[in-house]
Amino acid sequence: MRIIYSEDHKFRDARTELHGGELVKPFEGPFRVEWILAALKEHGFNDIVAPPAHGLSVAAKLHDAGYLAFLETIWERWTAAGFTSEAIPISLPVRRSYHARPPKNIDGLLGYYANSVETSITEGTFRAALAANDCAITAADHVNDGNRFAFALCRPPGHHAGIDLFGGYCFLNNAAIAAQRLIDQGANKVAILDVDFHHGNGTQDITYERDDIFFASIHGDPDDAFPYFWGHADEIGKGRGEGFNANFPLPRNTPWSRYREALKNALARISGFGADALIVSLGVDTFERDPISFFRLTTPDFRSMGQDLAAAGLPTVTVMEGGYGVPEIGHNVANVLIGLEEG
Ligand code: OKP
Ligand code: ZN
Repeated sequence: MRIIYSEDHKFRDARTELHGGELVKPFEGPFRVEWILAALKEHGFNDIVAPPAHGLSVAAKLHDAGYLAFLETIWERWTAAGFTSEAIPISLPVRRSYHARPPKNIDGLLGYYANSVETSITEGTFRAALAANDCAITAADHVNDGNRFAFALCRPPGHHAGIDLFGGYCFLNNAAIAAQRLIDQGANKVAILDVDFHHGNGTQDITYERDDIFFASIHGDPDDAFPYFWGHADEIGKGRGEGFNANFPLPRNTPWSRYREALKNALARISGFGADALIVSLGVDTFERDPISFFRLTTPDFRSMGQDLAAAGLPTVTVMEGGYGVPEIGHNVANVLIGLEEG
């Protein structure tokens, strides 16, 4: 399968993440993609291409215009305000902030567009997010050209990025962008299946009132896992999107056997939807040794996951999301792709 990868991911290299009351080295860094690429090459994935620049025209159909302008200009404005370290939001609209609107003050603006505050914005962040957007679009185009599979090795990830919200290491929603691209090129119905350990709250936000994109997410129960305030089973969509959103929250220490039941249920829902194509938001932070997650999948389980995903029988664009801490993330990603090609 073709891998779409941009070296520009390296421009997203924050020094700090707010974690446990301290600014620590981020869990989400360039080394992740280096591990994944090394494993992919080891497993014989040699069709690795860089994407052309696509710009923001697809993203503009999903994200708010003010939000995109914010992402594009925040670093310039932050440094113009005299700050020399990384941009971190401190004040967010919360319950009963009915009057909230984008303020002109830089601290206010950062908080307005944030859904969480662990994610520092740095000089090269937008450039890298744009390259991930290019990977997602190029992967969608590859499938639209008649290929069964493509893998967008996106970094930074995207599934926590909402209509007008960044956070959870995400800025532009690469999976939703891939889905929109397929629709723009003629697909009537696209399903996004999010198998990252964390609920894809950004993707849910973007697709919640749509009936042409079915969103399903299997994740750590929000009662116990980031992003905490989205991802419950009773979030089923709204308006014409009602019935087109399905959440599968699972408890601590979930092993592959139990995960697989949820996966089968999610795939059955997608089959009932009648999708023309499938986007997989692939996080391998469901791995047993992931440092920030609590499921118990093993490296061989990811191959089974790929086989189960392929059994849906759909053209499939896989988009990289999370997976942290250990070099095994590379083998876990490779195993999903191997399983897809087998299944
Ligand atoms: C991004 B993706 C660790 C706590 C978790 C944010 C997690 C973002 C996950 N400091 N904070 O879904 O893998
Ligand atoms: Zn995750």
